[in-house]
Amino acid sequence: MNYDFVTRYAGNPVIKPSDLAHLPGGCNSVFNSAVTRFGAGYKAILRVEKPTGFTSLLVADSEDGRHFDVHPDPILLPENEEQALYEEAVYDARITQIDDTYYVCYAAESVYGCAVALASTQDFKTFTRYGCIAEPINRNLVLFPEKINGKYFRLDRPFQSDFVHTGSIWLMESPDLIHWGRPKCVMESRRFAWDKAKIGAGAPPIKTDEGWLCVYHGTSPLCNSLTYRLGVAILDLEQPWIVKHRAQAYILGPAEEYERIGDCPNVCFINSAIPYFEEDRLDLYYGGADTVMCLASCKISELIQFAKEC
Ligand code: BMA
Repeated sequence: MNYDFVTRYAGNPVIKPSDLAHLPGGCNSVFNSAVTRFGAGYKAILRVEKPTGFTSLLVADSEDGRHFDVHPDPILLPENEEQALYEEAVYDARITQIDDTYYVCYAAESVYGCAVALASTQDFKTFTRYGCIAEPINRNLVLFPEKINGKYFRLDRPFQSDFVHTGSIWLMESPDLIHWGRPKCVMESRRFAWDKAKIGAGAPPIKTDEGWLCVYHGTSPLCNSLTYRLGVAILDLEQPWIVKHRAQAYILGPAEEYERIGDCPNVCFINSAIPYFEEDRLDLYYGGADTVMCLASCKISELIQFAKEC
């Protein structure tokens, strides 16, 4: 079995802080960014942190998914009292296209802790906001790209205060994307494994003949921090709470300097995976060391084989 089938983009990091130094207030870090196809090109929602520590989400355009033009004005800032209370700081977006609408899932921090919130857009200029769709503590919300048996589905990661040793991926269903229920635990961390501490959904699931292809992040505690790596699992198409396959080994972990060294060392954290089925290719967009935005690619067929055989 080939354990080395994911190839980093030669131009990594795709975006680094110095590329955005011209933004008002400068740029400390740009990472954990979501990318989606849009028209003939791409849109991205970047997590940009200023030297003040202010976290913002910025939209970027790209023609090729490798070079991005960043719009300077943050999106999803609080616009009313409720948002000011529950969505004080927003970050770690994931984008799922359902029909002609792009749904943006994101972490929303407040005095109560971190929750997950939802917004939608068709043009990445104006957003309809639905507010938080889980109470704290919750992160890593992703939507499935289509209804399954008439219901919307999502993955998320609720967790308790003993954060190092808990944190599993859960699933819920909804008739309307607002009201959610029937929670089920889909995947837990594994003892003595690379994902032995908390795990979280990464890229929105991708439909394949074998099932829903999910690239997620898993963590291992070091003496004083967590290492974040990427893993792969395949969920049943009809009953997505059933894990059909889950690779034992990770598919990508910190190795390059830009993944090892940064504001949070040893972090590969994924928010998007874009499939090109005709070319048998999957592009993985991930944050490096909470500082830069990176890209890696693999063959979809090899990723599926790895999930099944590793
Ligand atoms: C997680 C999230 C991510 C971050 C990661 C590593 O809990 O906060 O945004 O990339 O930790 O610091």
